[in-house]
Amino acid sequence: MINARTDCRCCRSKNLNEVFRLGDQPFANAFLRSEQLSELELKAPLIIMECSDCSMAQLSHIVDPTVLYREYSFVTGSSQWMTSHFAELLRTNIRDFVPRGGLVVEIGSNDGSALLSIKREGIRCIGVDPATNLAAIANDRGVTTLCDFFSEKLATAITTGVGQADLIVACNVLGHIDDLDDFCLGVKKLLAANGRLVVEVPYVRWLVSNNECDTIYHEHLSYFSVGAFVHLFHRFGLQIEKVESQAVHGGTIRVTAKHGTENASSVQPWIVEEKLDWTRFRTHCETMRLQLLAWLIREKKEGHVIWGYGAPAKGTVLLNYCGIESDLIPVVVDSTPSKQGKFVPGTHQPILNPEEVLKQMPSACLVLAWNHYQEIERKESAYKQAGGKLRTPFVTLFPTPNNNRTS
Ligand code: DWN
Repeated sequence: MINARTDCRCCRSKNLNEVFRLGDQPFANAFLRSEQLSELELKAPLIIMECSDCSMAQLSHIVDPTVLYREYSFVTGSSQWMTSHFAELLRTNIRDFVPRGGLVVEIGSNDGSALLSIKREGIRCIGVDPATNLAAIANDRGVTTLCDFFSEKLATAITTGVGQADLIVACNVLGHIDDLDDFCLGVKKLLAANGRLVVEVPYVRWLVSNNECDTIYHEHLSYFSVGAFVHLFHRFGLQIEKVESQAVHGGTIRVTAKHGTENASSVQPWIVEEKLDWTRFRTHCETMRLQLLAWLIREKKEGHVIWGYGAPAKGTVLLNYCGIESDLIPVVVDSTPSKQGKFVPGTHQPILNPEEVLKQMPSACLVLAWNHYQEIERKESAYKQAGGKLRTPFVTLFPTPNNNRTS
């Protein structure tokens, strides 16, 4: 179920060096039912290795994807902001690259929220997602979704069945795929001659400069730099047409590629800036861990009750990395119905409906889903007016340079 990977999945180099470790952690989206609390929880090492040849950062150990994804807790539709973000991506790229009656394929289409936003525009669209629970939701919503992992084999089947795609989209997916060779071979098969591949991934440069250690978990096998994309795509005859910075999920990059071998001149400046200071990152994360614990202990001594707001994958990582159990944060709330009534992996906080915040009025909520701060702050305006406080795990308590998080 858990295997070590000893070569770089982008450039195949063996020159990998350990740069950060979070210890053995439970799987971030493996929320527990009450009857599972007394059972042994699966844990696996979270260790980041950096490739000396292409600056790719990747986990040392890989968890069997069928364990992580066949039943998946994260639902794109849980955030209006993210749904509109992906809808904008699809609309602009359809305008530019998809003729009337063209085909759009979204890899990692989740509950179909993004594709649903363009379905009305007479564009043929197909979703691909391995999660049986999410594919069922998407198909019920009228988004044709193939319940499987994307592969060269599946790409061949789609091409044979309905033709090549004018646009292939993969948002927050590439980081989850171990065999990127097979992914690229599938894209080469499926992508039309003048089609575009648009991928969006968390950007390792912002992860390191903003100390986003809670975004490191077993689903995220890779932490991409632009340099890593150049090495990977070059091996498969894909050229990068543009790279755009996006302010979602702690800072991502949107990479647009097509068949060819000549990257745009705008790519090189990105690579020049990718000198990652993992030593500073390690020091900052350890300091923030200790400061967050000290703050929670201080608040508890003053009789204040702190809840967690949002049960994102990153929240599981933060609570387990810092050893924050129910004595310091007794409750976590989350708007995802399938997470309510369950418990956080590892630290076992019960997950309640966010309506309980205004009802029970904890002194403050630590916003574990800090990438949705503005949306959450709007929803909880009554709680704040009643004296409740919202805090993000690091920036409010521990302002750090280059931090693009809200306070
Ligand atoms: O790569 C991934 C990222 C993109 O999404 C996936 N592997 C898993 C997932 O990571 P995550 O769980 O950290 O994603 P989010 O979007 O940060 O999760 C937000 C959580 O917060 C959801 O469970 C929903 C919840 N939420 C809430 O309770 N109230 C969200 C909003 C906006 C809210 O108002």
